[in-house]
Amino acid sequence: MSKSTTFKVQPGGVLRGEFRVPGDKSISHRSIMLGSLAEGVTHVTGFLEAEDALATLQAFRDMGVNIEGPVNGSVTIHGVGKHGLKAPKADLYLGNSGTSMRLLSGLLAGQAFDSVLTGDKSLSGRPMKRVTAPLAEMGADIKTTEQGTAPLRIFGRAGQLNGIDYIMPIASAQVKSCLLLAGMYAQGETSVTEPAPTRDHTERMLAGFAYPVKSQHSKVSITAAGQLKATEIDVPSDISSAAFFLVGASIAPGSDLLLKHVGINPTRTGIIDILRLMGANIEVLNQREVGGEPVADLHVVYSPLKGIDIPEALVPLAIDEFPVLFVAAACAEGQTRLTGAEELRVKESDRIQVMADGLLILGVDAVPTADGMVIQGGAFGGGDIVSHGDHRIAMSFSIAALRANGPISIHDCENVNTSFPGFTQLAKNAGLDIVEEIV
Ligand code: SPQ
Repeated sequence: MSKSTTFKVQPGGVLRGEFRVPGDKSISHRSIMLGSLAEGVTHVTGFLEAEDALATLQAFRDMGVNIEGPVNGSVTIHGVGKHGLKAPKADLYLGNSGTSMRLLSGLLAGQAFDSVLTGDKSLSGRPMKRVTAPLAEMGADIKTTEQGTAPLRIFGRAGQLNGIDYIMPIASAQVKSCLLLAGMYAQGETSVTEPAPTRDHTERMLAGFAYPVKSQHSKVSITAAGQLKATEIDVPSDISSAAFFLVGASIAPGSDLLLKHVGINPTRTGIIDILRLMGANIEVLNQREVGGEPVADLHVVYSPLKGIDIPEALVPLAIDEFPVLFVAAACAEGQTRLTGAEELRVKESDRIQVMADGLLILGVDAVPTADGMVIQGGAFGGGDIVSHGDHRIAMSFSIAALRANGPISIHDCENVNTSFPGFTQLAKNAGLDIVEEIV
């Protein structure tokens, strides 16, 4: 029997102190991918030692790349060059990680060998047609299940991919990045136009590895004419992990936190903008640039929140933060309305339904809609919540306990380790009364 983790959180508490949350998950994945394809040795610091990023790391080891570490966030990658990957001896298992699967599908489509990508139950239910359809237009040969899901059987088409000019129907950094990686192996130019700005870590990191990539307004283009030169990467703290503490300190009276060295790439800062619109007190201090990514210390102090209509333009810029933003909305005065966020239904869980179900258990007036949620703020109680194996749901309901009138137990929390190892200890040190029970 596999073990199950429950978080038991007592109501109330104040968050205080200063600390660093773990490294950015999106940047950690990309550091392994591009470092492996580079000429020379790439050193990474601040790497996220969590299951998702480690799944990517293992996949590249399985394709013959010598990777040392991680030791305290330091990784050394002995790059094999753009054409140096070797056929894996077995299927590449990517656990819970959508980013690994979608980006690798593009990268592997143009290799000289075949490969199979598999994942856990959640990942095996997530839509992959969004990548396999445009890749097929480029000439890729990838088989999915009838439902368009993993396992992905990729028949390498080295030298046979062609560039396309793709207008993305959804705002997805994973689709964009997948096609850019495929474009590094395609004849002619591959361009991707996005309907709204999405995280641009792939483009920034390609530039950091001296690989030519052209960005014009909402269009990014790449060709096969380039080589990656090894570099140094300092991964900032993940703003998606900092988000739990930004909300926690905003809703718990008396709180005062300094979150250090957080990535504030403008394609990721929707959480700060939305919380500020709700009345949060967040200061962005000591702004600097580290390896092509903007970084700052975030100072957050308790402030009463009010409900808002969340501007749709901010949705892709805060896409992973809505579970915890729903908790902020439950603590705000008045009504908060989210629209234009149907993508939340196809994440690690259906984040609209699972959050609404949990909030209702606590007694919050939350009404899920096709593309968002309407939440009436007010007092709420405790209860038993199922996270459905979704790390962000588990951490969001832990934070909700700061304002609940009774204890909250959250079941099925093992996957917090996919993005935020050490969450309970860090939260406890900051002032949340949380214990982890493994049975
Ligand atoms: O990797 P995974 O499981 O897809 O991770 C999530 C998350 O909440 O951690 C999504 F569920 O983040 C995605 C994010 O939602 C990471 C990501 C990336 O690194 O490129 C992009 C976003 O996904 P998408 O589908 O909008 O491209």
